[in-house]
Amino acid sequence: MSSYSIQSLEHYFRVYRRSVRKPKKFWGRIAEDNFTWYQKWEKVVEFDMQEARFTWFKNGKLNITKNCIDRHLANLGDKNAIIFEPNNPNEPARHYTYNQLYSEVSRMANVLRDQGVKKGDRVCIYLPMIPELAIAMLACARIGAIHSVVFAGFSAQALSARINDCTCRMLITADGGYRGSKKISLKQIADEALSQTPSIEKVLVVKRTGERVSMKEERDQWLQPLLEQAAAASKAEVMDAEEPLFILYTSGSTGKPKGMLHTTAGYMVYTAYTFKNIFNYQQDDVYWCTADIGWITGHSYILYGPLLNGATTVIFEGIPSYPDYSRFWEVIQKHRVNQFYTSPTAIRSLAKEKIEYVQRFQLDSLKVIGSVGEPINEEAWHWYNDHVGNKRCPLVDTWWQTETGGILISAIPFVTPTKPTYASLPLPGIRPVLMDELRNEITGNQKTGNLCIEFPWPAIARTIWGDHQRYIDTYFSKYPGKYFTGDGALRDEVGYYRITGRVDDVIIVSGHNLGTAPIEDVISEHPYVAESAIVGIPHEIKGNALYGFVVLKETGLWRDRNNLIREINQLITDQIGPIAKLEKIQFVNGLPKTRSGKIMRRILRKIAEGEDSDFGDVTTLVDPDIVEEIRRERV
Ligand code: 7RM
Repeated sequence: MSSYSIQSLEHYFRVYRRSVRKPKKFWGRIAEDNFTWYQKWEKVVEFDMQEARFTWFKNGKLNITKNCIDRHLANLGDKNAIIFEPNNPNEPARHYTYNQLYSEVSRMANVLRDQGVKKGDRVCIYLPMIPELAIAMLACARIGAIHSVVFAGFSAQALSARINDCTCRMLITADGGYRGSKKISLKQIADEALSQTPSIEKVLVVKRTGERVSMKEERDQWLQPLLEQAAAASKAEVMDAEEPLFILYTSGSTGKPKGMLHTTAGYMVYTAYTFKNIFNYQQDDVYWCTADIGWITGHSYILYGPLLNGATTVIFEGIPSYPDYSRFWEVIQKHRVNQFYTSPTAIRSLAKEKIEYVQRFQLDSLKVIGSVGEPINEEAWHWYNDHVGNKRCPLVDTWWQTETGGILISAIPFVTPTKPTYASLPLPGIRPVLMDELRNEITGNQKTGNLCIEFPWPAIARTIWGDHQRYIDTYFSKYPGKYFTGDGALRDEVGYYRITGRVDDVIIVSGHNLGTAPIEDVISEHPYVAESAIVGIPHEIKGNALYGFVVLKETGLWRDRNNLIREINQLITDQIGPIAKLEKIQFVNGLPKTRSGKIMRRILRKIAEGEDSDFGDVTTLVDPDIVEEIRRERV
């Protein structure tokens, strides 16, 4: 039986053992059997974990868009590659077959070439969730240009910093974008950024909202007229396996954003393989991931992974709450979605609302549901499993990072039995280990530690653009010879992994290590609580004490504040122990979250510690105003 599609638990264990014993043979087989190459590689992998050097499929030649598009044309040319579902439910959906996608990507590739973009040039893409975003990325890959997608919710300052860090020659943007009831004037924001980006020579502008924009002569052009004149066929650039595919910025806990660099062949092989197995994609399925393409989840599991498998992938422009809280469920019903992949934050925000929003829709097309981005707490897991998956769809909790390129730990549906809040088992080729602070490996089960990966996998990031030393220092120095993820994990009695959260979120209270995530889980069990975040504050005796920011389901529930505080602490005492009780509880209207749903704990920490300013860059928050509100009402 082939190792490409895993069929049973027994098959998984067999494939896993083989992948670990003979990784070269394992990945070589997958690369050879499932992709088209101009020239075969000479060696599957060469690496140095100290110096963080990785070469996968050495001297192999290929183009990823040949694999995403061209090779499907013979059999799947009329199949939908992309279904675009607009923000406004009354605007018709747009469908792109693989044949049409080939033409659109070719036109765009020809425009880019005409505008002087060459192999190795960086092209910044600052677009809303519209098909042109996917087409622009693929067009870059077609001609060997390196795309650097910047999420369209980022500010002018964040955009210019990212453009300058990797000196992009071109910016592709839009007049504006829709997000729920709001319109975002993207070109106007881009103009502000462009006043500080000397490397940008050309700006191509997609018309989406039709709003008035200013166009700078020589530099700015509308994209559509150029596309109309361009030829609908194109030659794909021959790329070396290790030539860059894209840069994607991820914010570190300190300092400027890190431009994670991913290369061509390893990324292709790994995202294709993991997509196929983790979503159990079958040829007629419709797959939908609600992330924004501006994040790694969108790169790997809206665009590349699905197209590499000839899948139909939904691109959704909107948000879960517009025009009302049933939007996700309505889209699933409308397009008969088979695999649905979203974040715990989205689930928690929808679980707060009336159950009728979900129950009004037919979700029987669903076969697999997935979660990504943060630990999924017990309550959210059950709500998602019961009301969306109807207790019949496996729920895959997928753990990975921008740096890992693809999912490393996840259940495989219909293969791995799921367990609430556990990402479960490593995928083939992935060797997780738990380490303690003294650099010893923690062996045995029912243990927690810092999660590291012992052996490289094809999609591991190759460097931080322009700063390889920072790449080594951040990921390969703390545990020499291993990749350090920055996350903590628990390994249960059968070897399942539960990601407990960033290890920098661990707080030591009276000498006890307390992860914030499990305490937050317990708090969420209180019927009034929507979500919470815990940080440490200095304490004279205990070293640290816990300060909890708690969001209630309805603000009216605040009134009985003291009683609520008692009940929350009683829950914690009952389930974790009195040591984990909260010293202070502040009820808030919301938490400071980034667009990808991550709580910015550094801000909460500062507020809890009594600081009044210096909250750092808050431009990446969904709602920057919440910071001041929380600060004012500090307890
Ligand atoms: C895919 C993505 C990476 C960080 C990672 C974790 C957290 C992601 C899970 C998760 C628990 C999960 N990339 N994380 N997935 N924690 N369970 N299933 O989110 O670069 O933006 O973030 O996200 O802390 O280190 S990312």
